[in-house]
Amino acid sequence: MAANEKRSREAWQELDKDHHLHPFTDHKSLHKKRSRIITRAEGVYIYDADGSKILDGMSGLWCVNAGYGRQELVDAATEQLKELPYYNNFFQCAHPPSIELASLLQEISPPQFKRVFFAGSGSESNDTIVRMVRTYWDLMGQPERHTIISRHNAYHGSTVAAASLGGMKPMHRQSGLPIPGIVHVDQPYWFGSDRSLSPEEFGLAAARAIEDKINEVGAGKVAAFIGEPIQGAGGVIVPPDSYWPEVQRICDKYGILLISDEVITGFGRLGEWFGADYFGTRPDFMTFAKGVTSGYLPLGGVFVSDRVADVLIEKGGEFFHGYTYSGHPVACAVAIANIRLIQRENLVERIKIDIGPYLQEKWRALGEHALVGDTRMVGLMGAFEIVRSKDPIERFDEKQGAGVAFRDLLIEDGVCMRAVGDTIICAPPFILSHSEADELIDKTIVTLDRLQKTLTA
Ligand code: PXG
Repeated sequence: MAANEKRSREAWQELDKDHHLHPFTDHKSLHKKRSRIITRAEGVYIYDADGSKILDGMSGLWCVNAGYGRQELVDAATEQLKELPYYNNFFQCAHPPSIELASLLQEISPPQFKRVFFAGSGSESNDTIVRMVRTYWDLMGQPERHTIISRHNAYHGSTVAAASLGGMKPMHRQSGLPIPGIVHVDQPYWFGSDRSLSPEEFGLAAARAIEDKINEVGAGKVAAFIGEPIQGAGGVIVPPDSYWPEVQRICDKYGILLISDEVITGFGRLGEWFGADYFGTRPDFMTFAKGVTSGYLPLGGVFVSDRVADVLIEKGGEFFHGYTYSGHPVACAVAIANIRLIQRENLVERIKIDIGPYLQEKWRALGEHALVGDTRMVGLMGAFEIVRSKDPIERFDEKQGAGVAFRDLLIEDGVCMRAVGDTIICAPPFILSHSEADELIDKTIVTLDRLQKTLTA
């Protein structure tokens, strides 16, 4: 059967249940209610097999930044498929799309980056970083410097090394992670704290937990610190302004490499090309994936600073690492077309001065709803938290599943967002118009009212 074979929704659901294991899914509960089958998409809307039109408030999975149905991305892929559908970058070969993309990435990235290493996903890219960081310190004659510090509730991917870097306890529990040499400190989550400190004081304290960890492990043993500029899958945790400058100061003080995982924040989501630009950090590595191709094809990679790349090149010999699809030509061709599109349509600037502030103001106003305890949004990356009472703040019992209930009602009302516990997260495509932003907010309010009725019924 062809991939786009037309069947009934029920037939697809049946085949899906019988043959398909899904990512991050409790299959027993899925099989009771069956999957939602998404069949097509256009602009900021996805359509399911019943023909329902749903505003995609998550850009797929934080990636379809340029929106759906962009013909030039389709054309770039088609032309490259005809010209050279595959070749590798191993064994002293390269091809124009990987070379052109590497040099284009240098133009839009901070000045310390001249070089990239390609992978197929964000997870693979973070695995690459673990290996590169440790190789760097070996080459620097400090092989004892192998420990990487990360944060609880971080998400850095799902492979063994990337999930170890992540701080998701259920993932660790399921497979004996983390691997040795990866340790975690608390995330800078002010709203989730007892709020006895001001956000600024809290941000400093959260950063200094890294310094405490460095001293606990031993400064000479710490290789790197990794963080998402704003934690995404963990619930859009926007750190207080004091946090990142202090993290940078600590990394500088101990000579520790700073890794900015830009898989979500890269390519404009915060109204700057990268989260490091937004927060003013000077990372030694940046991880990218998702938005580099607006999700049209899988591609990931690592920006490697001159500090590291020069050592790898000058002293390293062969770096025994790479993937069949490192720099896949079709994915690279789409990435080039996607970056050009973002540049030509000024989408990053648009987030900074137009649609970002427009949506942020309305998002903040959601805080007036009786169920909304906190709202936060930077660029087009936001969250609000559903609470039982606001003064004092009391949360719903976890078992009540208020967040998931909201998500399910919202999709009935025609908008897709994600629930992380009772935190609702939103990251719409960059092309969101003002009227689509109004629709997103209006439907959110309707759904909050519906949720309130069900919770108090
Ligand atoms: N780093 C970050 C910051 C991510 O958000 C990855 C790495 C891994 O990328 P790949 O391409 O290997 O998936 C991610 C991925 C969610 C969700 O539910 C988020 C991601 C992936 C799957 C689900 O929010 N982010």
